[in-house]
Amino acid sequence: PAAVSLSSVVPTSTAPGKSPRILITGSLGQLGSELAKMLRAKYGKENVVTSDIRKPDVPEDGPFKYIDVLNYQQMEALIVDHRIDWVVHFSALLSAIGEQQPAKALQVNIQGFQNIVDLAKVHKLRVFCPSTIGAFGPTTPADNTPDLTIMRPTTIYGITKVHMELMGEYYHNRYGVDFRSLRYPGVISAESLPGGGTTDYAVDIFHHALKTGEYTCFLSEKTRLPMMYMHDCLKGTMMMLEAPNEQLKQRVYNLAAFSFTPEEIAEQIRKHVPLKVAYRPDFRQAIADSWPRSLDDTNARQDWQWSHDYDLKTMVGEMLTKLRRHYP
Ligand code: AKB
Repeated sequence: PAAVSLSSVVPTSTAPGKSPRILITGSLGQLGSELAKMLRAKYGKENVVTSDIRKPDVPEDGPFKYIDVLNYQQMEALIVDHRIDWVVHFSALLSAIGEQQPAKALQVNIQGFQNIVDLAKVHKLRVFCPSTIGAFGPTTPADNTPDLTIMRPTTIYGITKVHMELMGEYYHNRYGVDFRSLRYPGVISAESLPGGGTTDYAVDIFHHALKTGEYTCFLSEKTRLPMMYMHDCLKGTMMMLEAPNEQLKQRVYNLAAFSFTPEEIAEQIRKHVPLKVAYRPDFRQAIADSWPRSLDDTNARQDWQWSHDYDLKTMVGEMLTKLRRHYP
């Protein structure tokens, strides 16, 4: 069949004016727990089903289901039973853990997404799945990296994310699946912890600053990476998730806010609390060195009016205010 044009996607099953019913996979991770709160506040608790393969630490504020994204039948039953319209697919192994468990990363990131995109085709779902700066590689232009450029990642995580982008675009062009993706930078949050990523140091450093005043960083002091505060990540995700299809000129966009090095964030934290940092780069240094230093997200800003609110200074101030409660 001929490819359909970008604007003629098959309409998702949500009737106009009716709240979409949303499933979040991997919802107990860094992003899922916070996005669930936001979606539930907007669309109603019962309309957002969260899911993961472990037990929530605290009671969920709406329906929660055990769901393994590798189990197609289980996923399909949930989508049908709960009349799901949109899926936010967060289940994935990140860059550092992916290098330690490549077979598992391949399985979860590739087969897990394949199940989702196949279910999206059958049940006419909108599907949002994040991509990452990790989808780029050492041959990508590292400064102001545009949306369309060389993508030859050298991590298993990056390879699975490029595959995800291409497969999502293929299902969109061939079957009209309403696939959407954003390339996230490192995300910094106070409420939830990241896990298994290369940018995780930028969250760890706050906890150590408040707990002991000392931090040993696994990246070198001059490693510059694109980063973003959780508030902006949620804002961009909501905008992309809800954007009318006509506004989307492409299915995958870079999303950027600011970039910094470990040395620069430490210096900013020191304006509030004392902090000694030692640098002991490990295997994650090679991963970071293969990624862009800054992203160009002009297209997201033009096509659907994306803008970020936080810079390094305001992010650090707010992180410390929020985390101080945990370290009296
Ligand atoms: C990671 O470090 O693996 C993630 C990412 C940038 O995708 N935070």
